[in-house]
Order: sequence, then structure tokens, then C-alpha cells
Amino acid sequence: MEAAPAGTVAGQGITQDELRLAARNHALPLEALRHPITPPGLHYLLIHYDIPDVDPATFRLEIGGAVERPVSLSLDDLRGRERIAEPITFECAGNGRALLEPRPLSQPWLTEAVGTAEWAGAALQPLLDEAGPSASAVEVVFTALDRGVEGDVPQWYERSLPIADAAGGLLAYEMNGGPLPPQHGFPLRLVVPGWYGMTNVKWLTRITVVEEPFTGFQNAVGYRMYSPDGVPGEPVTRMAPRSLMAPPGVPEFFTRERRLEPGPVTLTGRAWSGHGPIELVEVSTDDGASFAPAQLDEPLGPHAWRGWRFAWDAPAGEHVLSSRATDAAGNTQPLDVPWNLKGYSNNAVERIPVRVANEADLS
Ligand SMILES: Nc1nc2c(c(=O)[nH]1)N[C@H]1C(S)=C(S)[C@@H](COP(=O)(O)O)O[C@H]1N2
Ligand SMILES: [Mo]
Repeated sequence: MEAAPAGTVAGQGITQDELRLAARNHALPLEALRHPITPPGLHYLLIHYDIPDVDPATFRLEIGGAVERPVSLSLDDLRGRERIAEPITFECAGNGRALLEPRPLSQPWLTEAVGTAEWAGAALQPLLDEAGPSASAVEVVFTALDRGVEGDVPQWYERSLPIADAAGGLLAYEMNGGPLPPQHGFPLRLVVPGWYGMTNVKWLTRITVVEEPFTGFQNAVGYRMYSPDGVPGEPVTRMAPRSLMAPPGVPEFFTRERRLEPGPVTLTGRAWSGHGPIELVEVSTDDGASFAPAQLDEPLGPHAWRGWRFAWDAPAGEHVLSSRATDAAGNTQPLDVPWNLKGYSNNAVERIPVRVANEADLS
């Protein structure tokens, strides 16, 4: 057998380093897929370093770099701008990582690193326009207040966006109608609809317009599609389509295998994509051998997941349930994805084992 590439591990057992990350950063409990807006505390969480303690009274957002007029704003200045509010779905780029074999060593997500909040704040573009980017500006760098070391490089968490993609950005100071919780970026974060979660820089304090592509760690080294020999390839950008089912019935405590009674049941779930609206969700009750279309709910908004439902007459026996999303650009979830070294963008179709039996009252 060939050795697993550096930074990966073969086999099932997770390491204590992975467990430590998993204990800090939590996923969406899948039953919370029943809510269109994820209730407070149930939204997934991913924090590379420590949660910084930010004093809102002295906090400032600075906009500078290759601009005509640098701008400095307090939180009250930002709240004085037009308030834009929108339900927006986030998903971590590493969602699905722990299902790859060998497993890339990092936060060991299964399928549920996702959530939808109503984010509110000031639109980014008018503030950039006020600063006046130079004619040769290519990207905008977003710098945060959390600091750590990654790949031996000390750094503030920071990421750049091509200047054209910054146009859709929101500078959010509210989540679900209240101030941002500390773990979600208090007092200010960037939100870029459609992009994977790493783009939504929390504890944002500085915006720098640059005339050369940014070469910081999170763009050049992190968040790239790597080959097994460790060569960074394409950057990770928008969310690939994915659908998840709210698991039916009740769980067995330790394995979380689902148990339900035979008979009619309505399967429900939510689907999203960063490449356009969801146009089709299909459900399989035979481990992906065949799929049938689900009924789609009314859209929640252009940048939020779409609910769906599917009537199933559950026969006694063991089954594997799946749902599969297709977006308006024609992208469909695959049953298997090509492996990559950092475990990004694994949108392979979910597999939910269920045992349907009359053995106990499960209704
Ligand atoms: N400053 C800062 N911003 C950050 C991160 C971070 O560690 N530091 N993590 C990113 C990643 S990888 C993800 S997936 C999202 C998670 O956002 P949430 O915890 O609010 O769901 O925040 C992004 N923004
Ligand atoms: Mo992430």
C-alpha cells in the first residue's frame, strides 16, 4: 500500500489535533435544516486562531491603499449608512473534508458546515467609491483583528477579492437582527454572497486596495486546490451546489443511524449553490441508484438556500437516503468527487443510512 501524502491520514480514527479543532468549531445540527433562518447558536462556526476581544467604542474601519481619499469609519458612521439586510447562506470550503480518503488533516467536517443568517450592514461598493480606487486597482484586501501562525507564517487573518467581486460585498454589523456575536465577527465582518465561507472575513478592521495580486497566505497557500504532491492549483472561490436532508425519524445515540416506522413520511431539506439559483433537487431512497424530483419551496432570497420536500412511503428494511442539487448554471452534485490534498469543495451527494422497522414506537 502507498503511504498517504504528507498532511493526510488514512483510516477512520481522528487525531487529537483534529478533535481539538472540532470541539471549538461546530457544525449545523442537521435537524436545524428545518428552519429557513438558522437559529442563533446553531449556525456553523469556523475560527482559524482565537476570537479577538474588540472594543466597539474605539473600533475603526480603515479604507486605504491605492485610493484617492483614504476613509476611516466608526461603527456609528457605518450604522449611519443605508442598512441592507438579506438572508445569506454560508458554507465552509472544507465541508465534506473528513469523508475523503485519505483524510486531509484539518477541521474534520462531515457534510454540515453550513448555515443561513439574516446579515445586515452597509454595502461595500459605495464606501469603495468614496475612497476612489486607482485606475490600476486589481484586488481589495480585507484584514482582520485575529492573529495566529499557519504554515509557519505569523499573520493577521486576511484575504483578497478581485475588485469586480468586491461589488457584491456587505459590511455586516448585525446577524439575525442583533449585533454580531463575538464568534461570528463582532463588531464588523465582510459578507460576500455565493463565495465559500473563508471569504467572509470576521473582525474586519482594514480594507486595502492593491494594484498587484495579493500574495498573502490565505490566498496564495491556503484555499487552493492542491494535487497530492503539494502543488497549489486553482483558487477556491464560489460554493459548488449541495443539498442536505433533515434526517427523518430519530437517531440511535452513538452511531446517529436513523430509525423510523414504516409508512408515509415527508422528507425535507435545503439546497444552495454559489453559481446561481437552485433549479432542481432530486431524492434517492436506494443509495443513489435512482433519483426522483423533489418539490421546491418558494425561494428565500437570491443568496440563500432553497427548501424542498419529497413524499416517501417508507418500506420496512435498511435504506440509504440522498438528495442532489442542480443549479441554474447546470452544475449537479456528483456521487464521487476527485480527491484534493486540503479537502476543499467536496460536494459529493450525501448518504443517510436509515432503518425502517415496526420494532418500537418511534412516532
Ligand atoms: N478573521 C477571520 N475571519 C474568518 C475566519 C477566521 O478564522 N478569521 N474563518 C473563515 C472561515 S474559514 C469560514 S468558513 C467563515 C465561518 O464563518 P462563521 O463562523 O461565522 O460561520 O469565516 C471566515 N472568516
Ligand atoms: Mo471555512
